[in-house]
This record gives sequence, C-alpha cells and structure tokens, in this order.
Amino acid sequence: MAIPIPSRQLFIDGEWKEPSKKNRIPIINPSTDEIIGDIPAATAEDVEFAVAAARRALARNRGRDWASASGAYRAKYLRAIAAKITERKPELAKLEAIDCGKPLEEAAWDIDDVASCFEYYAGLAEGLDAKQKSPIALPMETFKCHVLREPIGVVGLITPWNYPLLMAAWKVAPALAAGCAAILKPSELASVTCLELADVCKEVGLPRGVLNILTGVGPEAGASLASHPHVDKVAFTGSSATGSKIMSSAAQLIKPVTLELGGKSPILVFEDVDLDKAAEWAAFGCFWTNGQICSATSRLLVHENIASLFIDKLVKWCKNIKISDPLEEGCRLGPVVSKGQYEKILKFISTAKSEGATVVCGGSRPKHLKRGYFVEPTIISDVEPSMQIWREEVFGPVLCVKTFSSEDEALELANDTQYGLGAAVISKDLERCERLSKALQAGIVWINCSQPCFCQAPWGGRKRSGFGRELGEWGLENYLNVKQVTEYISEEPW
Ligand code: TXE
Repeated sequence: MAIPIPSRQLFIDGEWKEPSKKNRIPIINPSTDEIIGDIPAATAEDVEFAVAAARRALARNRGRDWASASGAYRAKYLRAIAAKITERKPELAKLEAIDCGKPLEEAAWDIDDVASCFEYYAGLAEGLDAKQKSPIALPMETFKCHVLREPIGVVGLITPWNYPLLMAAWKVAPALAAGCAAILKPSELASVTCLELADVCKEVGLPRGVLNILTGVGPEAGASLASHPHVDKVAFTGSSATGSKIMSSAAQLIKPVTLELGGKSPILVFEDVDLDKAAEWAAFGCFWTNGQICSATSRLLVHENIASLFIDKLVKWCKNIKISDPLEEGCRLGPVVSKGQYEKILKFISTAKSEGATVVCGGSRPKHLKRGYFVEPTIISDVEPSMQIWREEVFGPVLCVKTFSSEDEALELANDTQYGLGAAVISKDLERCERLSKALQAGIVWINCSQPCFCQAPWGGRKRSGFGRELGEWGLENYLNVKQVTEYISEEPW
C-alpha cells in the first residue's frame, strides 16, 4: 500500500536546485523507524539564492510584477494551485500520512483544507482590488486622504511537522494573495508534501521566484532565513522556545513577526452535559492527530459529580480505538512523528507518575506494535496544578484530568497557565458558555466542541502561545502594509 517517496531538490526561482553543500536529511517512517527517502538540506548560501530570487520576483517588470499585479491576476494562480492539490489528493494524503504518521483519513481532511485555504485566499486577493484607495473622511476639506494596501515584500515562512502541508498553506496562500514573494522552510521532520507543493507550483506555471521552498534543519536554514536582512517579515508556527529565538533575531532588524506557538488548552465539562457526546469531543480534542496539535485541549476540567462516569467513558474510548500504521483501514491513532517526540512523551508520563499522578489508562507503547513511535492514548488523574504534566505542552496523546466544584473554580484553573491558545466549554447552559467565552484567556474558544477550524475565522493565541492572527481577513493583513496617502487640495494653481 505504501507509495514511493519522490526524490526532490530545493525549489528556488521556479527550478529544482541541488543544495549548495549537497547534503540530505533522511526521512524516517515513524511507523517502522526505517529510512524511506531523503530531503535536501539547505544552507545559509541556499537561503541567499532564495531571497535573491524572491526579491527579483517583486522587482521584475515594474508595474507587472507579482506585487503590483492585480489581486485577480494572483487569484488565478491560487485557484490553479487549489485545483491541482485536489486532483492530487489521494497521493498527497498518503505521503502526508507516511511522513508524519497521522491516520490516512485525517491526512485526507488536511489536503481538502489545504485546497480550501488556497481557494479562500484567491477570493480575498480579488477582494483586495476593490479595497485599494479606500477613502478616509477627514475633518478638513482642504485635505483628501486614502489608504493603499501594499504587500510587505519578501516573507520567510517557517512551519512545523504536525500539519505539514496545511500549516504551509495557512501562510503561503495569504502571503501570495497579498502580493508577497515567499520562502517556505518546512520542518525537517516532515517536508515531503511541501516539496510536492513546489511541484504543483511548477505545474501551474507560478511566476518564478514567487514561492521558494527550502527544506533543511532549523538552526541552519530556519535561522538564516529568520535573520536575513532582506526578508521583510517572518511568520512562524512551532515551539515557544524557537519562537523566542526568531523574535530575538527579528528584533535586531525591527522586522515584524507573527508567532503561533505552543499551548496547554483546557476543556471544561459541566455536570449538565450529555456524557457520551461530551466524551467524544473531549477525546477528539486531545487525541486527534495524536495530540500533536498546538490547540489540543489536553487539560480536562470536569465537574466532580460526573467525573468518575466521564473518565470511564473516556477510558472505554481509548481502549476501543485502532492504533496502527496510518495507512491501515480504520486507523484512528498512528505513531507520533519522531523518536525524539516519542521519548519526550514517555518522559512526561514517567515524571507525572513520580510527582504523584495516576495513569488511569495507556502510558506506554501498545503491546501489539513492536516498532515505530507508537504511544497509547493516555489519561492521567490525581494531577495538581503545580505538576509538569498540567503546566507544560506534551504534544502527544496525553490527557490530564482535574475535577472542579464550581464555575469560578473551573475558570481559575483554566486560566492558570502560561499559554493562551484554545479553550473549550461543554455545557447545555448557553448563558454560562457565553460568560466563559468572554472570561477565558485564549485566542479561540469552542462551545460544545473542540478543535474544528475554518479558514474564514481568525486563529492565534495570547500569552506564550504567541501573537498575531492567521486565517480569515486577519491572515491577509499579516502580509500587507497599510499606507496613508494625504493630498492637499489647493485652491491656488500650483
Ligand atoms: O519545534 P521547533 P520541534 C512544540 C511541541 C514540540 C516542540 C518541539 O511541544 O514537542 O515544539 O518540536 C524550525 N530558527 N511544537 O523541535 O523547533 C524547525 O526547523 C529558525 C508546537 O519540531 O519549534 C521547524 O521548521 N527556525 C507546534 C520549525 O522551526 C528554526 C508545532 C518548528 O520547529 C530554528 C510543532 C531556529 N533556530 C512543535 N529551530 C505548534 N505550535 O503547532 C528550529 N526551527
């Protein structure tokens, strides 16, 4: 059932290019721990080539370059990319599933979302034309004012491995819609589908240099891109530690950044809920994509009166799902992405035990899987707010549970975190849901669900989960400069 991994080069200036030092990084299948291919490793020199190509794409034929072309012109390419991605969905979904370990069905949803994201930003690119020169009313008749929205320029887009192609689309689609030229640096742990995006761009004839894709390791390719003086903006999704480094290097050049970082999102389950439905959402909210989601609702706060019944239902869910190679029919949980992540997750669990928490179910490798980076879905109770498992992002299939006796207590526990990305409230009392949606310190609040995400709605966090918003119109604004043009209307001839 496995398909061969295409062997690709870096994508610079519309062409495949061998990395300057000819180095390559092995691709490891997380289901088997075997090397199944390799990707090119870009160096600082390759970043130079890519930045130069992107700058040329913006400077070529003044007035007819990517930046000053109409939004409608750019939209044609974005739509063509969306169509090609849809056409290649079965192959892309398989590559994604093999490369990062997510179940094939989930990978297929991702590919649909990638195509929708390009389609959506094609629409916003067209809308941008009508918004140009929007007038501003001034209190003095002798002055006229309007606003121009201009692309920021060359942007560096650094993305993670949990949604490899989708996280790339969240950045590439609005950047290109805005008229920027981009350099995408996907995670070295899962870059395969991003290199296929390069192939798609070639197929649709995207003008050269508009999108360059450099695979390579973070400290070399990523850091060179983030600190490059001719990169006008950096958009990053990844760990808070790396986000902090990127922000520091951007600060040297007063370069704008948007950061979408980690999380430790709460889900609050009240005693008035339908237990079965609530358990489905709680399980989905934490175990989808193996818990490797920045917004995973991995802190369960459940009302003490229903806690025991509720946990029983979750345990049943965990014991009944199929954990297997992501390409197997009916797979619900695949391996985590890498050996490093696998070891990190098991360490989190052992620390939780040593701090006095109880592993209610899971906690280790499933017995029927002898190789690969598989971790059972794990539920941990008897957790104290001071424990590492309650405070730090695990990025794996680990749900920790605490009970509460009042709404105020639940809210206080929910907000007592360094992060502020997502939060979910499950309750039949819609007034309570509304009250909590205002009081929860998060960028996204889900009511009676957890995790659904639409490219029309803003996405991003507060506190150590970062700042700036992706998706929706906010995503486009990320890549635009707003310029005020004010004219003095003189009655006298000049
Ligand atoms: O992340 P990194 P890693 C969290 C999650 C996970 C942890 C570590 O908790 O366990 O981060 O994962 C590039 N300059 N998230 O090590 O390092 C890197 O090559 C510039 C949350 O994979 O942040 C990759 O492309 N770039 C998260 C990207 O940064 C650098 C998703 C992310 O890698 C760099 C993933 C540097 N110095 C992990 N160092 C989320 N918010 O969704 C690395 N990179």
